Amino acid sequence: MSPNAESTAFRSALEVIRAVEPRVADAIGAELADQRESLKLIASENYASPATLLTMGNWFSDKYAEGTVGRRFYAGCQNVDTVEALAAEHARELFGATHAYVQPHSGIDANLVAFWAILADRVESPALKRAQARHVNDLTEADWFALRRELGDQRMLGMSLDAGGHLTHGFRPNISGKMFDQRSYGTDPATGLIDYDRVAEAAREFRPLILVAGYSAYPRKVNFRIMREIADSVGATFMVDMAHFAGLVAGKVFTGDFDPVPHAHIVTTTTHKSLRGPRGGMVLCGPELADQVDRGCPMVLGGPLPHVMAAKAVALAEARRPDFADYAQRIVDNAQALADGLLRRGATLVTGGTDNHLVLIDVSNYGLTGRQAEQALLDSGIVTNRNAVPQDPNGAWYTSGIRIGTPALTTRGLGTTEMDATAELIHTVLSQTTAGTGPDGAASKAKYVLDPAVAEQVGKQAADLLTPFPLYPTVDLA
Ligand code: DSN
Repeated sequence: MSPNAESTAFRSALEVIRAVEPRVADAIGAELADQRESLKLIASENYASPATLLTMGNWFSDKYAEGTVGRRFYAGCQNVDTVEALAAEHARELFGATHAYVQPHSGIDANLVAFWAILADRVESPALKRAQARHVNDLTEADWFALRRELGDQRMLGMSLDAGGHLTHGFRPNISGKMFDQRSYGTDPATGLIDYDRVAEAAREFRPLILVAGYSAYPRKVNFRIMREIADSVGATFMVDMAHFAGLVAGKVFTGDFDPVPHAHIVTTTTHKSLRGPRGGMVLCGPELADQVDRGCPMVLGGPLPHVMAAKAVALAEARRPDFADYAQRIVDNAQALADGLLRRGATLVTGGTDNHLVLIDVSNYGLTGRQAEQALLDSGIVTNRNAVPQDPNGAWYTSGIRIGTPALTTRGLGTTEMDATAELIHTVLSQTTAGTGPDGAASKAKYVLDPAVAEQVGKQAADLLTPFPLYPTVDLA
């Protein structure tokens, strides 16, 4: 590749876009500038490679490709077949899975595909067999009515939201909560850790069709072997949503009992978080669920996005390179350095530390809500997101936590020394911010007071921290 290839590619693309709608070209350039300047600690974000980004901007976007590789409902899908097959092959090899379905557009889509594959396998197929029908269209009105009720009357057991679970694991505001009767398991209030005996007890009492493991704000490993044993003991299908930590599985940081793929019946993920690919989702499973999973489109998905599947193939090829394992290990080393740095300075962390890519700070000890802390950090050039902590008294909007993660800064090249410096900046902001009051003088959960000079000084230090680690160093738009 010529030394200027990436700069030339992005500059040319912007020139073409600018000729049609200059405001969009400007916004794209501004987004790169913003990302370059901010200390990004959002645990679910990353920076995809130039190759992955460029793969998404082409004529694959124009093609409809409903169906699966070699079995499409549209003509002319031979090139889409090539990229979808490649993405699936890379996914299977990378994760050691028998089957990979790379069409989901996002994590929620991947989860919906998985839920409906399980429902089809466990509820619909037996009902068809009982009615001696081959297809739902062959059922009588009465049998169809009964099947619809049965499909809507299934149970799911997943991790509670405030313990770090995800909205798409059966919570009421999400479609999954309207589909399933859901119960959740939390964490031990003393340790903040999953108590597997309690999960087993909940499973015995509730007898779910689906046991879900996976999280977006739990800073520890999950023992998937034990979770599978629990699922088996009650006849549940075991599903793992590894969206947050797929990069750690791909990079072989999570192995053995902590690798979900050998233990779960079905695994879902996004491709853009620690896996560092394009925005999208994916489902992995064994042969038993493969046919049902492949019905994801049009069951719950709109037409596949071939340009994104092509980008998944590129990113998954990158993740199969040996340096990705090194990257994954550095994500965890950095998270642990960040956690240690915060603990040494007196911060309170949920579970007392981390063994994955994220850290959850309980900011109530600083006298702040998550919302106040999030905004004060943002004023100081540090981008995070507020998050509930277990048994959070401030609810899901204001919260009492700040979630921080290291995949993005690790991609930029920051290491453990910079993580300690980052801990110092975070602690400085949080310890110098005070809760504000509302117009009536009452304590506010949103207002806060931070000396602008402190915010400016921390912002400058954050920028200095980033200077030796330019984002996309091979891309010069000037
Ligand atoms: N929005 C993602 C996160 O931030 O964790 C999960 O869906």
